[in-house]
Amino acid sequence: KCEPLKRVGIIGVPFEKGQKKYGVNIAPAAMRSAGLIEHLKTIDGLDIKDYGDIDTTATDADVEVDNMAHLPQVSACNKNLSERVSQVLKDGRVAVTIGGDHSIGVGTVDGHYNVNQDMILIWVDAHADINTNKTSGSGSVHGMPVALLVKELADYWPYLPTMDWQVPKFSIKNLGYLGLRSVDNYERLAIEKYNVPTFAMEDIEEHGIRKSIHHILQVLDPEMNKPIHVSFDIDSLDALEAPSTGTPVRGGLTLREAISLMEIIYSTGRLRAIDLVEINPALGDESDRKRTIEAGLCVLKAALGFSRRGTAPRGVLDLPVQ
Ligand code: 4U7
Ligand code: MN
Ligand code: MN
Ligand code: MN
Repeated sequence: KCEPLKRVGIIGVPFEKGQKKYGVNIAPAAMRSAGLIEHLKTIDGLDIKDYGDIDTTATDADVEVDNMAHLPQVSACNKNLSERVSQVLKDGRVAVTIGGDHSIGVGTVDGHYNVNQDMILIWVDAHADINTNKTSGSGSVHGMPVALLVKELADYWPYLPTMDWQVPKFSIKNLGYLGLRSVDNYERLAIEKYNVPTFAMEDIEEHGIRKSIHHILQVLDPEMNKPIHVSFDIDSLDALEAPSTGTPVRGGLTLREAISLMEIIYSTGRLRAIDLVEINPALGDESDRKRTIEAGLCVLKAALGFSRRGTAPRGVLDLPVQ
């Protein structure tokens, strides 16, 4: 059993072009001003380095791919992000990426894979995000990142101009899903065709969150020694827990389930990258916004070792005397 890494690197990705609503790009700033770094600093022994925000200012090149909006911008942002994630990991830190919409999962997973070829990926989401431009009903890339990443689906894409930097190398055999409850027909076909270990909400209902994550980890990594990447879409949480998000779905995870999930993953000592995406502070009212950001902070803290039981002061054996 390995000891959790106590060094983390924070990356902000103010990117919104993978979907259509305004505001998901302001999440990194909103999380920072809600005290992201200060909150994480309360975790015992954690060494935090802020790598700042990714440059997301690329303009749309003259490229049109059918039913795939803003591909050049998505591509440019993810290329920068992939390099940054690799750098953070090479610095010996857990890569904590704050999106941005979920199209940025392409960059985080690509960057992680380039450093750890044996990584496994846990996609925590209401949605499966495994549409191609042929199967997508929206044309929004935040519903496509998994399909772009996995090598088994490479032949289902047309040539994608500007994406030459990203060769799909990650195998779908190393992917698991948690929290699903809004899955498109062809997405379900892909999950069944490749037998992706999936705990949709009804499965979590049946087995509980602890057995669900333990089962996925057992299937993906029976030897229990592979680096773990968690891509956490805030809409995996119930819409009551996290209302400020672009594609909310009722009937999702409670915050307690998400915290429990993250505590278990932390306790493996193998968490190397976590994405927190799809928080949109521009949606809903002030209380929605606050609730959603707070939920995001709780999820990150649990993933990075915060204990709900509390932590006694280190090296101290007794209460202070008068
Ligand atoms: B998210 C959807 F059709 N499947 O492809 C699509 F329902 O990153 C939703 O998980 C995608 O929030 C949601 O547009 C993307 C739709
Ligand atoms: Mn998603
Ligand atoms: Mn989602
Ligand atoms: Mn969403």
